[in-house]
Amino acid sequence: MMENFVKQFRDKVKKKRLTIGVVGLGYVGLPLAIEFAKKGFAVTGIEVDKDRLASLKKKISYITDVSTAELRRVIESKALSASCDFAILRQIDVVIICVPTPLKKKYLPDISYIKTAVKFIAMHLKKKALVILESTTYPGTTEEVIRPLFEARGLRHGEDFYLCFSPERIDPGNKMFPVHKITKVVGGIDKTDAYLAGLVYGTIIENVALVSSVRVAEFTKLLENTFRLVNIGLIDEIAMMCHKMGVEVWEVIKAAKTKPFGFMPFYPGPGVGGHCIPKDPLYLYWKAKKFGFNSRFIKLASDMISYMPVYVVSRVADILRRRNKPLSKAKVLVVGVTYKKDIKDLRKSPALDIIAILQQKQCAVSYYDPLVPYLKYNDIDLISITLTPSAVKGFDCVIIATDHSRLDYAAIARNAKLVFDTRNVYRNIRARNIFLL
Ligand code: SAJ
Repeated sequence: MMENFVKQFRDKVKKKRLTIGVVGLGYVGLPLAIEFAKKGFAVTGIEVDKDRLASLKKKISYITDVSTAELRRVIESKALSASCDFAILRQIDVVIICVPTPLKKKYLPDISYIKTAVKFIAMHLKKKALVILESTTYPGTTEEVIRPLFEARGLRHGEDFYLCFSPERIDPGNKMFPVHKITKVVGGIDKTDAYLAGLVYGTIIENVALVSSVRVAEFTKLLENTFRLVNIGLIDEIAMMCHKMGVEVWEVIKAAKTKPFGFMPFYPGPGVGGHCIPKDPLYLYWKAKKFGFNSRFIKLASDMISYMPVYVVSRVADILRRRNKPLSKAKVLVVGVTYKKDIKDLRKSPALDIIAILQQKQCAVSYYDPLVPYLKYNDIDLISITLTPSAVKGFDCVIIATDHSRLDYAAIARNAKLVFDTRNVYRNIRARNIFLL
């Protein structure tokens, strides 16, 4: 029976007759849905956000990495369609879940989006459908939460559904690693599940790495991003140490990079933003605690990156104080407010914390970001200035918080009284009015 089903499944994959559903058409789900559609599969996107559905109806992309031309092609060819109705899953062979996994207050994991999606999927799931969770979550979620939600509706694993976890590895804006070039890790409740998912991903991704369980697959993603958080936290601490010891951290990193093995460069910054790095390790931290394990590295790194915006403001305050300009009487311009360069995304951007701290210290704060015309966030309500030489001259200090590629940093340095560079954009210009992190 099973062999027969697997054979039929493999045949449907080969003939591209497998129907694919992607639940959640965000920065992970939409590129993934398009990849399958481009390969000739019939893909249905399930999206509950009305604005996104309206944009899809107009065939206009709302995701930076997805061009409207590419989206238009797959929609017009009918390869990709979108709906908010989960009932459509009755005809779908493979359901891939790409919904958010944010943090709740007190940094607790919030898997409510996953649970809601799974409850709706379970109501309409086609018999023997394969369900794959891609949303980053703590080890154990698939087995302890998702599987019971299907079984609560009388669905039996291996009879009525198959279940896998495969971490998303989309890297927004990374042209070097498009979706099909990023190895896909896949873990199943059992080998058959993983094998089926491997067949599906193998149609769009060059390399698939099957692992022995869903927990290994869940943990893999968290190791990747915890590795990143801890190393960024370390280099932030090294940067503060170097400043104290009168050594330029950027030159030290550049020299350390000459080592062809055993070293991987990370760069200090004003903090760590984005939807992954500040958040994912805290999912692992929380779950490890349930096993009585206190991860000091994750806690320390998390505290370190949270401190960086405070550190940046303290450095700027010191520089201004030495020029008899207290922060409360200063005018400061923050250049670049997104969480990383050339990406129009403000999520947990440290620049927002820097602005908030400056405002709390009664400093007159403005900002400039070519990707962010206006900023409304908590108590911040600002409009990006126009970056002209006379405008720059009007500030006591300019903070480079995000190093967008297309800015004229030399012109900023020429016109600014002082520049505090948190991203080493002035690596080739050393001047008396430029200070580095
Ligand atoms: N950052 C530093 N120093 C560094 C690297 C990053 O301060 O050396 C800061 C960035 O400025 C940013 C934050 O950390 O504020 C996150 O940067 P990121 O490069 O890690 O970018 P993300 O958040 O887009 O992370 C994604 C992740 N991709 C997935 O989760 C699928 C991450 O796993 C990737 O490693 C990362 O992209 C990447 O390598 O670009």
